[in-house]
Amino acid sequence: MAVYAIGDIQGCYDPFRRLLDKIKFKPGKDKLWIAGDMVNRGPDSLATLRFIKSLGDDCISVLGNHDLHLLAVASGIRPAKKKDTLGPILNAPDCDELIHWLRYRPVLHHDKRLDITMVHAGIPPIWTIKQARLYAEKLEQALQANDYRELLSYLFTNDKLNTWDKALTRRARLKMITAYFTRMRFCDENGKLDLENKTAYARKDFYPWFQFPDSPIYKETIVFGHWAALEGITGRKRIHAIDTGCVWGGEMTALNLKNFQRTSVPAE
Ligand SMILES: [Mn+2]
Repeated sequence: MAVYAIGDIQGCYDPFRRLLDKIKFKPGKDKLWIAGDMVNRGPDSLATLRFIKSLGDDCISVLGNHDLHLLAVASGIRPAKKKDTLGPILNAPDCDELIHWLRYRPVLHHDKRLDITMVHAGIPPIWTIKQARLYAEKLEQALQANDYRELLSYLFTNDKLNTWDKALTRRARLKMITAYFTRMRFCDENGKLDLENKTAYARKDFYPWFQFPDSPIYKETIVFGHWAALEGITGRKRIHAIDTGCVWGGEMTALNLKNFQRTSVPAE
């Protein structure tokens, strides 16, 4: 049995299937991990979502910022954006089923046996892995609760909240947890986020979340997507960036989670 992790598919269904062919992925035998942002911007989010859902227990996927955006648009909380390519999902006969399935995806996956953790964007260096898992659980419970629409609309309000503080209200904590797991690139030593910067270069006092001198989470093996500008490089042996920018014309990459070898296919 092989286990592979694939990063941001973003509706790039054709490269996704070519990559699965190239690694000779066998459902029923192998396992697939998907690091979130399954949909949006790419040409075929509907086929991508249907296919991932059809893999059932052979595939574990975590939620990314685009997946949460889809949940919010489908719930009538957010308008679609100009660059969105979510229309075919929203108009599909199985839309409700797909959205319900998506809402029950985790935001963090930890495999005890492999001792590997997967999130979409990252884990802030101010946390331990134990805290990260607990906070992920809190967010998952809230997204799966009956009043999830209220939470979603709060998650997408514009405010200046950008720093973790245990004294925050419950929903403000959930908003920061969401930002860390699904949107983070740079933060400062107190966990304050710089969410504007999408390049690979930090502004003053900010660093990539995996590049501080030390953090308890750097002892963990972590797989994440979200940050195509890194081109797969973090400088840390245990922290694996797997978004290689397929939707922007780059490549889609599968990371073998037993030997950490990479296999890629070009977007075209
Ligand atoms: Mn993302």
